[in-house]
Amino acid sequence: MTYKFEKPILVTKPLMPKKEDIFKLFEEVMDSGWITNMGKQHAIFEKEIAEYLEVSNASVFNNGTLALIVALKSLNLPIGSEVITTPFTFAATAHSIAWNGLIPVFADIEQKTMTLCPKAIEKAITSKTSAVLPVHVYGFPCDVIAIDALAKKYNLRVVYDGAHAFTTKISGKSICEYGNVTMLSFHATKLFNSIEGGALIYKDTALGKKIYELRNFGIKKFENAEDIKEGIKTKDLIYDIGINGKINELQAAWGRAVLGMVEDEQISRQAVAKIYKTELSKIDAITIPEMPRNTKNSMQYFPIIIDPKNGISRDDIYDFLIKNNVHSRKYFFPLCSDFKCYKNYQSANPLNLPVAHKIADNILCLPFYGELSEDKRVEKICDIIKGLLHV
Ligand code: T4K
Repeated sequence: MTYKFEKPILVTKPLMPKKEDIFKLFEEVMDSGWITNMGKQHAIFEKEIAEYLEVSNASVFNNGTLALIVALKSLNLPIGSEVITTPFTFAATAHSIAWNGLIPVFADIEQKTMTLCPKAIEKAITSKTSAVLPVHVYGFPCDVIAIDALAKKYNLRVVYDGAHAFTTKISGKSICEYGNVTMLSFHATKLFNSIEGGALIYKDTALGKKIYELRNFGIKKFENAEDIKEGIKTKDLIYDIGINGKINELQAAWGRAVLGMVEDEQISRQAVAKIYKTELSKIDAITIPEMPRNTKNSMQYFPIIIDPKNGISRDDIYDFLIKNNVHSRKYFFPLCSDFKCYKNYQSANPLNLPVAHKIADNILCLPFYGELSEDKRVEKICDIIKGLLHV
């Protein structure tokens, strides 16, 4: 017996701040007369993010994609050089490389973590390689130790796409502390949101100054009165090709109000994950990817992998769930390497990416947000899946 939901169950539901909290902050912004360009909310938000994640430095942005574009730009990679990345990700990852005039080179992923395989990275390195852009997909940490070692051996820069890795830790340390710089996304569909938004996390303060300037059209950041005098004299105010990556004061305030809700949401999501695991893990055709032991899960997605051996595919389950008003998502199908803009690249050849293809063809992200544990909704979603699989 399966169950059809009356109202659609979507893959996620954004955390909304309490109205009284957000109205108070909005009032403060409006009364101040300062609504963007690195105002008070922006400064506090940036500080609160760094403290919350226990990282060295954070620079906040108006979205994760622009943050990633700026991260790559900040490293001065030679135009036309190659950046090795995963095809199993959202379009923004490969696009950020291409927008910088760099060439994305796709390498295969690991079966277990679905992240870039260090052996595949090493195989893809050429004299033109300047950087690696791995993705902590679904918050699963990449093999940061092996990637660090490769970066040292071949003198490569490492930019992590941590769009899904807000609060992911390995052995108690933030995943964002690895590599040269890590991008986080604060989009509405993420665990933590500032409606749209993102951040770059880095240790090097000189890099931080560059990031600050690139985020603000390349306008020089004057550190003292002497700098200002010199800048005005030489008219050297714009020193690089920057962009507008600034988050406005209302969104920074929204992010601040949501930040305090993340921990409770993660606890509720743990309860949802537990029910999914209890209900689905014994089904032969379903694999639930497990985080490595020493990892703190970010709780952003709940992916399952469906083995089509019984004649029922991922697409069959996806369609059947929709019929019952449950909207799961096929993140990340198709692979970036199959997009029209990249599919003719040599590295996009499916023979180069067997694991990524296998995972992309069989993955399904189930609805995942705290409220789902109410009214036995998770159990009902599982019943729909079990009904189709006759288990
Ligand atoms: N790198 C990676 C690995 C990423 O996954 C992403 C973004 C980025 C980089 C770039 O970061 P940002 O520039 O976005 O900060 C969504 C998101 O737009 C995107 O942020 C995310 N990854 C990607 C995986 O998913 P869509 O096209 O699937 O979104 P959409 O509009 O279909 O929304 C998904 C579901 O979320 C809806 O079915 C319902 C729910 N939803 C969505 C919105 C916007 C709501 O309930 N309320 C809402 O306001 O791309």
